[in-house]
Amino acid sequence: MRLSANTLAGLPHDVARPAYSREQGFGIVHFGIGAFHRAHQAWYTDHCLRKGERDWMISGVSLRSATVHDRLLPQDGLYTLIERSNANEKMEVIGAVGEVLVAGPDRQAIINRIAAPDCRIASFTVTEKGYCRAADGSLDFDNAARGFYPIVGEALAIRMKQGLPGITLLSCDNLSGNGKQLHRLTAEWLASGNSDLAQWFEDKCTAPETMVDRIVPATTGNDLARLAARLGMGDEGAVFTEPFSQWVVEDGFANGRPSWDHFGAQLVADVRPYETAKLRMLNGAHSLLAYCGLIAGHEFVHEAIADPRLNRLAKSLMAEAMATITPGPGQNLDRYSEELLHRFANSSLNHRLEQIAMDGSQKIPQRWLETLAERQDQGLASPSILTGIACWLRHIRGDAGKIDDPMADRLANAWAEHGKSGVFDRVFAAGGLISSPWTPNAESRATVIAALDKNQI
Ligand code: CS2
Repeated sequence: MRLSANTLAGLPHDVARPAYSREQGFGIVHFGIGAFHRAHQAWYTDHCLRKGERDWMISGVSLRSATVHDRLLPQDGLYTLIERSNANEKMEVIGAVGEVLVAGPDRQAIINRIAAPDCRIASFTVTEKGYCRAADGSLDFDNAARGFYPIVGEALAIRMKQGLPGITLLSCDNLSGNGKQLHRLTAEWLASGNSDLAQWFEDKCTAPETMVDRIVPATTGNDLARLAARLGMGDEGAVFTEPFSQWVVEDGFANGRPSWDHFGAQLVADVRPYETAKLRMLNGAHSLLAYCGLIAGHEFVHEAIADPRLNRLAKSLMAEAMATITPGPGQNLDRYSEELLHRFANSSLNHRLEQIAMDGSQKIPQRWLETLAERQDQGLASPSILTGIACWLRHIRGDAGKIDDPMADRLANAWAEHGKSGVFDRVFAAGGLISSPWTPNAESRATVIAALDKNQI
């Protein structure tokens, strides 16, 4: 037996489930319907629907693979969300995802969904590389032509032509100034084809900033097998996460939004301090644990944070980052760093370091390099981040296995062509391979190069 609308009633009694009618309008089209969205924004939206809000069903879009579509189609879009802490497990079935479309075969259907009067928000968790930015931050048009931009552009053109209201584009990815970046890149795309449309977009659509936070490890076959025994039925779409969840959103929606704030989302005027703390402290420490932890032979985040040497490093990286952040209202950075250490120690999540190590070229600018640049300007050294950079360079040399990064080949060539003394400059110097706000001084450069020789962390 498999989870679906017909089998919902057969679930164990302690599994919460949607009781609302799911025959209602698609108010949201979401690009990147992976585990993170299903454990985060879909949860908030599901709770709004449970309370009786209507017409906020989510049409999920996969840009590349049909896996999520194939898993959720036989389940009518239903899936279980399992919150795991060291102490217990809580389960609920989420009903907010009404369909999953795949960008190739369903291209026109996706355009029609966004162009329909029901649609009010197009949201995105397409990962850092999904925004298709060139090294100077501008839109890489060749790449963008294969991403979400043409689909969104065609749909917005229809809305303009039909006199429909604008919509909100909502980036839920770990970029600094994610709303501003999405707005600027979309505007670049539209302006290259149709200046009227670019102006309409400017006038009628918005792209608020968001900070999203929930740790969602990739689901494993083992997780699914254990869950099936517990549910008495299979669920190929299940996602496993931690109890913690945070969503800070700039209140600037073009055409309405669900009352996510009734379920814990914080609507604020300025997302920046929350976003900066999250990127530089949580994600910054995550990347450090990933590159240094893999080299030290660990597999999971909870193992790395239990290693005293890495624990000290993560704490001092957070302290380095904290010194660059002016807290927002109600934000306590000391408490935040304590909470993060506690969350990283959750051993029931089995969060693989390899998952975090992916796509480092796209992640480390906002996680480490902005902190480094600001501290260097103030005359401060950042030894923990520099240790992280050395471990990342060793990682891309292949010290801890295969590299999963859109720039993997270019990074490997940088090692092959320039060796230990030249790879640092090839990657980080002005005009180097990655998009960097940091111009390394001689001392930092020497520290990293010296650390490349070490066998230990
Ligand atoms: C992680 C994030 O994979 C990664 O790079 O650092 O996905 C992290 O788990 C989330 O941002 C937590 O909100």
